[in-house]
Amino acid sequence: MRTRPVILHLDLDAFFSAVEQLHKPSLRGKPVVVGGTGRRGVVATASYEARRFGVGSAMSIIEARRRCPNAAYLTPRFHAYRAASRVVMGLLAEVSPLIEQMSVDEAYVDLTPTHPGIDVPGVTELAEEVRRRIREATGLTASVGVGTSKLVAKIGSDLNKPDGLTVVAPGTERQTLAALPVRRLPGIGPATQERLHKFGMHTVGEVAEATEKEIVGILGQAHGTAVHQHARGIDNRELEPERDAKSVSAEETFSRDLTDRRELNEHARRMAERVVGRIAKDGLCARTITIKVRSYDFSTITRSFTLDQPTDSLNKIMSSIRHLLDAVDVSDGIRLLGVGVAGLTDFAQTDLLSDLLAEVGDEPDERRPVSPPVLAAVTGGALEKLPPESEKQPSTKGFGWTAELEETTTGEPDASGVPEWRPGQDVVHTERGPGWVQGAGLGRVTVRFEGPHTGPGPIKTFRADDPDLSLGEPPVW
Ligand code: TTP
Ligand code: MG
Repeated sequence: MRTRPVILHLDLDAFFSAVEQLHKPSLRGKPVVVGGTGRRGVVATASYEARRFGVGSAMSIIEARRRCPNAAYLTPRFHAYRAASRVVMGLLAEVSPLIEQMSVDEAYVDLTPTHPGIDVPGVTELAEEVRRRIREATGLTASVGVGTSKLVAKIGSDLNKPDGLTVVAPGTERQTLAALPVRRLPGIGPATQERLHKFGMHTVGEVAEATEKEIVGILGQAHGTAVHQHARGIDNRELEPERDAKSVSAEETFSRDLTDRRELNEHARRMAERVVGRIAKDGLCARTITIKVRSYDFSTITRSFTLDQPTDSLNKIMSSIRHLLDAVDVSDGIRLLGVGVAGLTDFAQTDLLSDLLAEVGDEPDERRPVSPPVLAAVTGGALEKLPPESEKQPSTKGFGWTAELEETTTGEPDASGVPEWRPGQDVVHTERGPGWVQGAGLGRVTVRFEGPHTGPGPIKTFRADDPDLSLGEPPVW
């Protein structure tokens, strides 16, 4: 157990939407929702202004639009997020060479190599300095937690979000965690939480007060021991700087051997959700799906399946997993199940909207033609209305999501070769310069001409095939 507060965990605030607000001044202080990708038609993240309406990560876009119809709905621009991420990670690397990057906006730093004897006042100053440098270099706010372990640092960075710092002084770990719900500990998902609730344990403090034997009795040896230690603020995990980013996996050891396929499928689904969440965060798709099955007698097999096309669809990944799992004999009992994805590549842009459509009940595997009207539905009303010529278009069903969807899924593919503009995209106009797509549809595209260093800019509507308009680059940091 470390005695100095040398572990720092940093997580950027509302990361994707914060980048959008920096690049698009007219959206600052407004509700912004980034999504429509990753887990099919779901919110990747919402700005804090949109969260006040109850919009959050992993919610369906349809539900988000119901709760916050006036938000700007934008498709992700992963290249812009990665560029911001590189700047932030570079600043962290100046503090210590020992870094474990967990995702595009999250990393641990171990200060042992550079500040082995640091104390609470010292690390408070250092963490504030790091947050200040990040804000100056990128305009982004970061929340930071500091403590003697990864566990405490990670929980700490969430305690004063957004734009907050929590330093957990050595010796106060257990009391800092005590009042938190058990769910906040690593490795506690809905099933484990449920089991602990059954035994009357709702807070981390209640788990800490139980004996290790009691917790092992409830959760099994390996899991129970770890959870009990974590509840007491004990966590000796080292940083893993060379994380294998080429695959992502999750596994669970069960407290009793499972033979029920339905139960196994449920566990598999929850693990798949975690895995897909992880790759979605980095804008990655996977081609190879793997399961790992350990039987009652510890014999272990792995089986994998390679898809024609990389995907980040939970449905597609889950159907491969079920397929693989169906071929495994489970009758004698399974003690461990793991699911993983590999063959990771950058998100295939062309999949974006077919994925959105698949989410709303179409055949998941079917590639749907995408015509511009769908795109209009993605941008909300926080932005000024489209100019009058667009409003004059016949639209008996309105501009609602469902209406547009029906129109598209029953329509013919758009073979006209007209570019498919997406809300949020960077564009450049030969005379007016750089801007972004605010809305598109019905053969038109509305562009707002502004950038990180301008004030809120004017909008102008063009024909979708206007030769003066082309895809642009994200602004540089
Ligand atoms: P988070 O750090 O979980 O969320 P956040 O930065 O948006 O908000 P917070 O202030 O609470 O930290 O994830 C970082 C980015 O990863 C997020 O901006 C969008 C992306 N992401 C997804 O694409 N899908 C998801 O399910 C989650 C949770 C995040
Ligand atoms: Mg974050």
